[in-house]
Amino acid sequence: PKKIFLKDYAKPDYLVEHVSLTFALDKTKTRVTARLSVKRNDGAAADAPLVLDGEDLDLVAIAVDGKSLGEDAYTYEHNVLTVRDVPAAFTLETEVLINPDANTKLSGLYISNGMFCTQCEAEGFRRITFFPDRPDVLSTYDVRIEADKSAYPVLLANGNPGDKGDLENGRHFAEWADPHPKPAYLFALVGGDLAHKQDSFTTMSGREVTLQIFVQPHNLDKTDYALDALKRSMKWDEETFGREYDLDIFMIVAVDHFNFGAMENKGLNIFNSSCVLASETTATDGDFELIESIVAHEYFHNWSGNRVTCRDWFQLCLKEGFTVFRDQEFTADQRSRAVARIRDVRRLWQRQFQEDAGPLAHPVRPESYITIDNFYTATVYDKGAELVRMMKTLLGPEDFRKATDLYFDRNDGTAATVEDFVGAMEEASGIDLTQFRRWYSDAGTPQISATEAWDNGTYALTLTQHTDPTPGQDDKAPRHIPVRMGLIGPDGPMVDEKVLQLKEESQTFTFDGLQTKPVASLFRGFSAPVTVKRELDTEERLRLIAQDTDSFNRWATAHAFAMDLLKSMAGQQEMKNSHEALISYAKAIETIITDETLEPAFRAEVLRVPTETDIGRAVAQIDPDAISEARRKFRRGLLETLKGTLSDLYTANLVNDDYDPGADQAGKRALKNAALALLMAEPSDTTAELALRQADNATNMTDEAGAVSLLAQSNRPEREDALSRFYDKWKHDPLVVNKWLVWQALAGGEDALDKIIALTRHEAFDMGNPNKVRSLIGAFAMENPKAFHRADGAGYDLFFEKVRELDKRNPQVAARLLTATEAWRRLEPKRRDMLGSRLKALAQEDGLSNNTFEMAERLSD
Ligand code: HT7
Ligand code: ZN
Repeated sequence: PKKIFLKDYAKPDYLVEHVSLTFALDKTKTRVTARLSVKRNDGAAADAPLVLDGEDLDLVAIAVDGKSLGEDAYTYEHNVLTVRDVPAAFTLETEVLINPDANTKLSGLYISNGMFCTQCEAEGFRRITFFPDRPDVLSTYDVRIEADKSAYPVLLANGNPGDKGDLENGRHFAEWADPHPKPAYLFALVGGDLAHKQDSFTTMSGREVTLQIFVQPHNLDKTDYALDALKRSMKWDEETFGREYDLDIFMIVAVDHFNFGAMENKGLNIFNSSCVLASETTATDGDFELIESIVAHEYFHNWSGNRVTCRDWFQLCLKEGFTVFRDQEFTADQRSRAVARIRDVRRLWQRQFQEDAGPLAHPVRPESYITIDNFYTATVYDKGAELVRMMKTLLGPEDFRKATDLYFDRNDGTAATVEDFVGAMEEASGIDLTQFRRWYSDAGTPQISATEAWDNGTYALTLTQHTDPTPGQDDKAPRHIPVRMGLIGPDGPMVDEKVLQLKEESQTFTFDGLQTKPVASLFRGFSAPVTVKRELDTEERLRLIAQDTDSFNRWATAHAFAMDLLKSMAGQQEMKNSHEALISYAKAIETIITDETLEPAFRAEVLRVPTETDIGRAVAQIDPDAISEARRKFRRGLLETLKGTLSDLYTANLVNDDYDPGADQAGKRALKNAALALLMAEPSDTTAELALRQADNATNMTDEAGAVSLLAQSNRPEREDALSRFYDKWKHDPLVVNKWLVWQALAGGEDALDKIIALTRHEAFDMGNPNKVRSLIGAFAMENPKAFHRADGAGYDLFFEKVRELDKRNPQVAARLLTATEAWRRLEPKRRDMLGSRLKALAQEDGLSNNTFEMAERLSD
């Protein structure tokens, strides 16, 4: 397979100013007629051929300026159509046949539950028609869709609606026009028998926009929350970034088969149904929060991605990192800022730090790829967002807003680069970000060592930075790192918060005139995506947990304390007096979880015990059995000290009001369920009874799922019955059944893997649906280390069998599954050899997709 390099970027030889498309929808033979207004680009040679992408297209007709082309005028091979001897400006007409029914890759035009839908990012448009399928070719579009009226009464495309009417033979048509130039990856089309909920939004300049959410008719009662989240997102983007919506209509369509969460197609977002449908009885508070953030994310792309798009796919973080930052800020404003930050950072540690520390490490702006599908990663998305956040910290809120205004205004309607974005930050603020740019080009997580000295009223803090080599990058130069910090004395804060600028390999910062030696609260609010190594004794830790004025750092200090205890229990780290330390830790978190002045959601985060996978990420060598045992002991140790408090917390946080998915009620339920989770560390008859009662009496899915999932993780005799009753109750609802699959994928016990294998044959499982694959195979491989890394290699056998099977059907999803193996080099030797050799064998296999080949090769290299 061919590698593509950032350094080889060249402007396109031809641009397409306008596209007219006609679709005659048919399950197996959809006819796509395209008329492209093509113009030679400035600087292109007069004899440059027109080169278009096309994949799995059956070419029926081709004409230039109305003249049909003979076979000697063009070639179509290896997914490229080349037309020679074309004029400087002309109309190209093509007619192709495609087979949506056979499209199992879910890229291009495909069918989900009898409905036509599309997914064109990153390179799916070429599976619909011949086109320069690259993001720097921007065109206006008009689209006509024809289809059978009874089977597909709803016909949608991007932009504003035009004419519609009936045709012969029971068919009908609808026309759409999108006046905003867009790259082909933002094209979308939907045809199906759909119901919709409608609302409207009046923009800041007084224009009324129709809002519609389309779903299969039986899901119509699950659209209200997404519609409400959409209106709040539109308002927030006007208030926070000055961004107004720009079409007469904004539509969201839910589909059951989708490779990702959702897609920001202009005016016609397509969503994985798991990221849009919610009702109180079927969705948890976590689902509601996720839906809110994804609706916001896709909506925010209308400016950060659509109006200003990416020049090439190496610039993916330009739209994704910035848009994640925007959706994170939205969530922080809608809910609790501290809790939102904890959750975002937890996710960054879980996914991105892991990526940065292994064979898949790559810069936020990668330098090469075989298929860009493999670079929709935590590094591009989540670390990309952290880079925007750091620039905001360096600039301050006012200059940051000036910079985003400048960026949007200057690049509106164009395909931009990271350089345009950082350049706008510099121009609006006068701050030199030359060194900061290394964050975009250098992979790896900087490790900061903090040492301190105290001398007669002067506190000196020395920060040293180092980044380990990553694939293809051996030497790393120091980065520009914003360190938000404060000093905490025995009675509370001692100096005002400061942002230190760490730019050298090592720098010392001094603070004079202090009465007593402080403890530094470093990287407040996680001001930079780095790891910090420092020696803190138990007293200093307890001071930060109890008195830090930065809530994030109170949580982070407690979390680090828990991790050190877990590592020592797993035999991976020395810790003096670990028994006493565990009691100190339990007492420290008890103070927080019982402090009613603190938000319940924050207290719930403090009470949450790191998972086995979390612990695996933090140790030098992964022994899944030792980690599982350490976590079991840790939870039981906490339970011994906190039992009474947990029972009280459970009762005090019962919610009796009508269900509301907002932060207040959700926080209470989170705290109550976190208390129950710890009580279930060693479930007595009474605790199991409590969980059963919660499951049976629940009037919302948060409580029902909270209880059944805990029973599913236990070895209580009630387990099987609780699971089978849950299935019987919900088997008609695929999204709820996915939860049931996840809980069983995560379950422990000697026969855990056998049960997972049995589930792969269950009626609820379907290899053709990515949500099912992720729920069962993904959850098992990523979050059930004991079963996945079973000592006899049977977990690996199941995993690779499924990856191979899936690769034939849906390479994007197969390749993504492989990320579950990225820590294989840190496994204990026996498992490392077993997993490593399977990866190497896969990489050498003939007939793999480019997606899976690229991942297997990078992983095993
Ligand atoms: N921009 C969207 C990315 C996406 C995608 C990428 C590859 C394959 C399928 C896909 N579906 C959606 C989603 C987003 O970040 O908003
Ligand atoms: Zn996005």
